[in-house]
Amino acid sequence: MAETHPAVCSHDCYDTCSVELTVNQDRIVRVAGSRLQPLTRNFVCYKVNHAVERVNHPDRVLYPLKRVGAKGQGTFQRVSWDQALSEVAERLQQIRDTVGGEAILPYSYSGNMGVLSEASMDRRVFHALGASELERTICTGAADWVLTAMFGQRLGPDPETIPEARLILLWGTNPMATNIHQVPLLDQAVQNGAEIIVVDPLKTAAAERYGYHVAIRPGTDDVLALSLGQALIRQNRHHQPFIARYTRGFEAYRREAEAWPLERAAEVTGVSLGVLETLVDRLATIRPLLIRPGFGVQRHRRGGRIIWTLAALAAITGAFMDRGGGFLLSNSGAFSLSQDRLTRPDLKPGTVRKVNMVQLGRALTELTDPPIQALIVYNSNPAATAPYQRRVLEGLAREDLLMVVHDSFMTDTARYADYVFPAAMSWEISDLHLSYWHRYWQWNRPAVAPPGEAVSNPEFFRRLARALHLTDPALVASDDELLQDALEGYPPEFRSRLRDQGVVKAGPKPEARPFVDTPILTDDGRIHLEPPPAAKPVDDFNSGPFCLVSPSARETIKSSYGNLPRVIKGPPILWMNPEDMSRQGLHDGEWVRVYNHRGQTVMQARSSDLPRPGVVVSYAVRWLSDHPYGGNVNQLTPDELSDVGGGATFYDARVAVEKWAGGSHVD
Ligand SMILES: Nc1nc2c(c(=O)[nH]1)N[C@H]1C(S)=C(S)[C@@H](COP(=O)(O)OP(=O)(O)OC[C@H]3O[C@@H](n4cnc5c(=O)[nH]c(N)nc54)[C@H](O)[C@@H]3O)O[C@H]1N2
Ligand SMILES: Nc1nc2c(c(=O)[nH]1)N[C@H]1C(S)=C(S)[C@@H](COP(=O)(O)OP(=O)(O)OC[C@H]3O[C@@H](n4cnc5c(=O)[nH]c(N)nc54)[C@H](O)[C@@H]3O)O[C@H]1N2
Ligand SMILES: [Mo]
Repeated sequence: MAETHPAVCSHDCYDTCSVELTVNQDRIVRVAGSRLQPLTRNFVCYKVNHAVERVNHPDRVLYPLKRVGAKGQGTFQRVSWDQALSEVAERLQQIRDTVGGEAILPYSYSGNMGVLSEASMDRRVFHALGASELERTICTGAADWVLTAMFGQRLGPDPETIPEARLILLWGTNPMATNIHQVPLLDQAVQNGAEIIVVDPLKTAAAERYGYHVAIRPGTDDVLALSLGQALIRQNRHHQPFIARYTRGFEAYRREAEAWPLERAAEVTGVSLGVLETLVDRLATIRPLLIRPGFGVQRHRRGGRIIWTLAALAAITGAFMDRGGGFLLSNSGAFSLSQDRLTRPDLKPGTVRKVNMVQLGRALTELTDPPIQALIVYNSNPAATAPYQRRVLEGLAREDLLMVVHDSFMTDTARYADYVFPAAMSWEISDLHLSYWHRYWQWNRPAVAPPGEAVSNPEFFRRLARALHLTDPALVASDDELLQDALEGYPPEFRSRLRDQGVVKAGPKPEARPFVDTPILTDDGRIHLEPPPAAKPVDDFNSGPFCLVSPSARETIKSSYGNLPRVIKGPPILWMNPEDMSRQGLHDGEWVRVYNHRGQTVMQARSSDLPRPGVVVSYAVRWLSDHPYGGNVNQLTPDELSDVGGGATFYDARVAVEKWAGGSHVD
């Protein structure tokens, strides 16, 4: 008999949906959106429509596996949990005793965004081992740094107020792919009379839908935003009362902005003077004004500066004054958890070395004192998703590296492992889910049992701690105890309510205007408009005639879902503007070699007005095995860090493109 079961989607995505699963004989047979978390509105995105196929995939890793072939070849044999764990524990102990805990490196991100799955027992175990600490900056490093410096927290307006906005700037975000449940809210705003402007080097589906597209040159948004700010100030159309009452550092901002008259900005950004003037006029006259950047716009060497200028533009226009307006990048700060109680940094033996995840390849191939000798990967697939892939793969292939992967699939990363442990998927376990966009706490109960011998992340790390003979009571805590620690300070009724209802609204009241009706959490209670520290001069790490942008694909979430034949169809594609195609003598559908000094990959070129001239696009990311010659688009992306926050610079890549003859190997 089929039964329905409420659950939560655990992907690293703005929407954090509530879903309804249909379960028949301990098997999930259908997934649909629900209204428990109201923004989900009974529908799910393209990828989650394929989640049944993913959860029941015949390729799921069901048992612990030990490598028998060469590294990277992907040949494994089944072993028992006891054998795999005791062999891994013995190697880890030996590394710790001889070279020190810092020779061990965890690598994880948000494969499962549940509170316990993302960061709980894993952190405790690595702290207790004295392992190197991973700086998890690959996605939002620059933005997090700037939001904290300017506002003291990551808070935006409640997305449920979007329909009240009358001017919305979608700035470096493509909700049609990455935030589909924002689309009905935007549509509603349009019906209410709003104008939506899309600032993106690509004519994205959102640009097509909402009409007004500003096709900016990648990485020049700080110039655009400063020039608009400068023009508003010069025309005396800035919001002086807001600036005086709520901000600090206006003079410093003004000095920076003055360097960018519209004419000069037009040259740098590739946006015409006429369009710039229209933008100034709109910003000066239409309220409520919502500036809605995505994380896409900060994946550049000046990513921090870019986010700073966008937030400062919201401040000098006084966008925060109106309900429905403001600056919506992250709502992570609407939820508060006792992170330290949950992850227990006090278990660390002292200060430990930090390693930035963006530079995994460098860490594995260059670090000394001590070199990394063991890598433990979960919730992430860096062989496919980390930049400077050639170096990452070189590191993963090191014969002397002990590599352990906990995942549900034999990913590109897992193929390099010495031991692969089977991971349960989120609908097979319990967890608490928060969003970085909306403000609902959600509780997920298991709908089915994990297949084979798969276990959740906290359980995997509890088992590892036991095998390592680590005896601190913090390392045997149950999921319930972990959750209690995370929710320290909340009354027990909160937890029962969450479990009973599944969904509880958090954060300030929706009508509270962030930073006007809520406190500004900087030291002086003001929004800091001073510019972030200037980036240390970077060598020009880029060369090649084209800017390569590799944003989120609609069909996958990074590499996840990339192994479903019904989702991934056809070869990997490089989208090019027709002008560039003909200048390069290329024809639609031809194979091309895309390369720079970091690496190369082979794709099929397709002619399209998606990118502006000078920009080429390949959506992130395909499995390596999907590419005729191995590497995917991350062969070409830089591992350089953003100006502040140690963020990634994926979209700050330059490449050359040439017709590929095929046949022989590319060298
Ligand atoms: N379907 C799907 N959904 C996802 C994901 C996915 O992979 N697939 N990923 C999830 C994750 S991990 C994240 S972080 C979010 C990210 O979702 P978003 O915040 O939407 O960010 P991105 O997809 O990185 O990039 C968005 C847009 O930024 C544009 N862009 C790139 N460079 C620039 C620039 O210099 N200036 C401007 N103005 N625009 C620029 C790109 O062309 C792209 O259209 O989405 C989440 N949701
Ligand atoms: N070129 C390019 N590269 C990019 C980006 C880009 O825009 N362009 N975006 C970057 C961004 S924003 C991000 S966030 C990163 C994301 O990069 P990754 O963190 O590597 O994300 P995924 O590829 O989704 O891999 C997540 C893995 O976690 C596994 N997983 C899921 N749930 C669980 C669980 O409960 N337990 C365990 N143990 N494993 C689980 C999944 O099976 C999957 O293999 O990629 C970055 N890479
Ligand atoms: Mo991300």
